[in-house]
Amino acid sequence: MRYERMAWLSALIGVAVGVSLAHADCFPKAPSATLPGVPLPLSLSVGDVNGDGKPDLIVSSWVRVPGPTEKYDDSKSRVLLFYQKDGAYKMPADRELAVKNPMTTAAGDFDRDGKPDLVVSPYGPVMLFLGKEDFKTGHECPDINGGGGQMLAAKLDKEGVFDFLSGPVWRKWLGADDWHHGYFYGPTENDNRAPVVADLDMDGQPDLLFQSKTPTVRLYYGPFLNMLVHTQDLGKFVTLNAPGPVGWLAVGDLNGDGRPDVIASASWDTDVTKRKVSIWLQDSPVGFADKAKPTTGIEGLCGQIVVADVNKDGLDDLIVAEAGDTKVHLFLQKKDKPFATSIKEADETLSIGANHMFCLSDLNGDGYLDLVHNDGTTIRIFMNQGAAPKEQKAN
Ligand SMILES: [Ca+2]
Ligand SMILES: [Ca+2]
Ligand SMILES: [Ca+2]
Ligand SMILES: [Ca+2]
Repeated sequence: MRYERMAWLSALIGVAVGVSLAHADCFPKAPSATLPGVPLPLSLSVGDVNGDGKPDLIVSSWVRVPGPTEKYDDSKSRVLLFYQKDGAYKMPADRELAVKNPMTTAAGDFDRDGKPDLVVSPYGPVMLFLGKEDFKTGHECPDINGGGGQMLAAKLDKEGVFDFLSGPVWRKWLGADDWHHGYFYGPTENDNRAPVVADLDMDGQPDLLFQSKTPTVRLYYGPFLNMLVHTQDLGKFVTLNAPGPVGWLAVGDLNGDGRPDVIASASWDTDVTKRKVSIWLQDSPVGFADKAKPTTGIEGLCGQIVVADVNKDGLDDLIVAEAGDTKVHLFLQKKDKPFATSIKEADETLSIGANHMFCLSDLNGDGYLDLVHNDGTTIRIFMNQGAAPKEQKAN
C-alpha cells in the first residue's frame, strides 16, 4: 500500500515537473553486464571488427607468471576479440591474436576492402591484422623509434585512407610488407605523444593534437602535405599552455556554440591542487590564441576523459574516470549555463574498482552511448538508460 502511494506520488511529480524526467540517471549504478575472467585486461577499445554492424570488444591481455615477483609470460599475451552475440560478450574470446606485450589497439579499414582491420601497438614493432585474413596473420611494421604508446587510426590525407599513429609516428600501410612512415615532429624535438584527431577549425581537413613532456597541448592544423611534418611548414600551429603535465586529451563542444573545444586532464599527482581538467573554449569565429591558458576547468579532478553527448540532447557532455580513485563522473552540459567547475557538480558518479580504461559506444543501437569499463580485472558494461527513467521505458 505504502509502495503504491509512493509510486503514485512520484508519477504525479514526474508529470507536474516534466523536465525532471530528463534528469534521470543515464547509467545504472550497478553494471548491466560483466565480462570476468580475462587475464589482466590492460587496454580496452570498442569497434565493429567482424563487420556485422554490432560493436565488439577489443581487449589486450597479459598473463602473469605466478609467484612473488612481477613477471609476465610473453608467449601467452594476446589481443582478444569478443564479438557481440545476442547482445552479450562472453568468454572465451572469438579471436586470440598472438602479440607480445600488446598495449593499445585501433580499428580501421587499412587495406580498403570494406572489412575492418586492427592495428596493435606493443612494446616492439607495430602489428597489423587484416579482417580478410580473419586476423590470423600479424603483419609487422619495422620497429622505428616512437613505437608503442597510444594508438590512433585516422584518415589524415585527402586520399581518405586509414593511416595510423603511435606517438609521433605516422604509418601508412601500402600492402604486403611495404610501409611508409613519417613523423609529426615537435617544435624543437621529436617528443609528441598520445595523438588525438579532430577537425578543429571545421575546414573539412583533419587536425591533430598531441601531448608532450612539456605542460602544453600542441595543435597541428591540416592539410598535411607530406609525411615529415614540421611545425614551421604548417599553415597553422598553435600551442596551448596547460597548468601542468597533461595526461589525457579530448575534443568536443562544451559550450554549445558549434565550435570544438580542447579538453585536457592533468596527469595524476599526489597533490590534489594539481589535479585539474582544463577546458580551452574555441574563439569566435574559429581558432585558439597561441599560448592560451585554459578558459575554465574542473578543479581537484584528473583522469581519462571522453567528451560525447551522453544524454542525446545535442550538447556534448564530459566523462572523467578519476585517476587513483574508484569513481567515474559524468558532467552534463546544460544549455546556456557555464560548464561544471568542481566534482560536486557531477550529475552522476559511478563507483567501480580501479580506473584502467573506459570507452563509450552505442552497443545496442538505441542511439544512446553505453559505457564499457575495465578496472584491470573485470570488464563492466553500463547500458545507457536514455533520458527517461527505466520504469517509464518498460511500458
Ligand atoms: Ca561486430
Ligand atoms: Ca565550443
Ligand atoms: Ca548532452
Ligand atoms: Ca545504447
